[in-house]
Amino acid sequence: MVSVIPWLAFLCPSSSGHSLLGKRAARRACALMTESSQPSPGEAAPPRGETGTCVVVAGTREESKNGKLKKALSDIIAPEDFEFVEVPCIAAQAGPDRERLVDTLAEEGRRVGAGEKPRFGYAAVTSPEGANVFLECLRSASLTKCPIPVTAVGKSTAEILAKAGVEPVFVPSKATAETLAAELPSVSSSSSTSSSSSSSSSSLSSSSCPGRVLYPTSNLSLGTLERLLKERGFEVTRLETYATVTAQWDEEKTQSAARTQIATFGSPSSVRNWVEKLSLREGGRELLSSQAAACIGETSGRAAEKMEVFREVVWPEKPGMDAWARLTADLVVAHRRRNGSESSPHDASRALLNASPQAADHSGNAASDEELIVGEK
Ligand SMILES: *[C@@H]1O[C@H](CO)[C@@H](O)[C@H](O)[C@H]1NC(C)=O
Ligand SMILES: CC(=O)N[C@H]1CO[C@H](CO)[C@@H](O)[C@@H]1O
Repeated sequence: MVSVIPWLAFLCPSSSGHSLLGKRAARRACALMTESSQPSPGEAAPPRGETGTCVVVAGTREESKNGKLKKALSDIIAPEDFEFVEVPCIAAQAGPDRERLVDTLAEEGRRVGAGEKPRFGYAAVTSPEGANVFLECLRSASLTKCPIPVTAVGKSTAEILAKAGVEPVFVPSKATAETLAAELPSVSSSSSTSSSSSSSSSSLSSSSCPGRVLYPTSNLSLGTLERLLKERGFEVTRLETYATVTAQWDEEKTQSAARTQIATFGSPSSVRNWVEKLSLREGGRELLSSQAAACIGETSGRAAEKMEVFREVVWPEKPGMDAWARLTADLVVAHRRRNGSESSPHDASRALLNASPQAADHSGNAASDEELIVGEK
């Protein structure tokens, strides 16, 4: 309770947050910037040294899954302009169907090893977490090669698979469930499969079960991908191989969340958990209303908007890591500008919403974003 007050002071620009900032100054270079930096006259680069404020940006993905965004941000804006805090809002647990995936893969492995065709035309892997679990299940099935051609949503997901030797045979042009469902080639017409497929079988390319898709996913997925694929005549077997649960916050995480000015969200469940946790704190609503939400894609963005708590909510038109980082960086710059020039927050947010993210990563990873497409209730 006592510790809540300073955060509010910090977040309320008109009150005296200075002593508090001093207290935290040792923490990061960021805090030092707040008091000591002067706009350097010779410096033309806009974000740097413009005002005295360093902006606290929170990564809310699973523990240790926020490094990519942090790195992408550091490639765009100066490290002293922001402090990145990791405040995971979700955690992954084993799902009820993990063993079934192992069994299914083992069975497919036996078939392929015996020169038969796999029953499934594709395994659809739609998130980095899903990819990791899929690879674990392959190992548990004692398979060194994936017996089923894999299709992946998102660049990160595809990379994780490829690194482990499971090169996806198909990646949709946009990282959403809708795009995958619309673009996935029907098995009979797709004649190429991964070169990493078993060499003992010459006929992996034409499955005896055209259109059968194995879909290992989070238990939060409601089924957009399944529904749309079924509409196209695919047969879909959904396996809940992992469960997305709320992450626990210790006092340090809670403090980091309360210091945050820009929260980044890679999934609707992260948004919900963030809002829920902060709302429970005294002054939590005020705190949330001072924060901006930078979302990986529309699904998370809409979820954040629906909460009606954030100062502003932004997301790139095409979900992806690079576009997400760029929008987040724009928010940091806008925050610093606004803080410096006292201009209306809404000017900045409007400008951002109108700006289309350049260099958008069109095949970027929207994986977790799919959860709400999927997970929304
Ligand atoms: C997903 O699984 C977790 C852990 O078992 C559970 O707490 C949660 O309620 C489940 N969510 C849904 C939508 O089934
Ligand atoms: C010029 C200006 O308004 N600076 C403010 C930026 O924000 C910090 C804390 O949020 C204030 O202490 C500064 O006065």
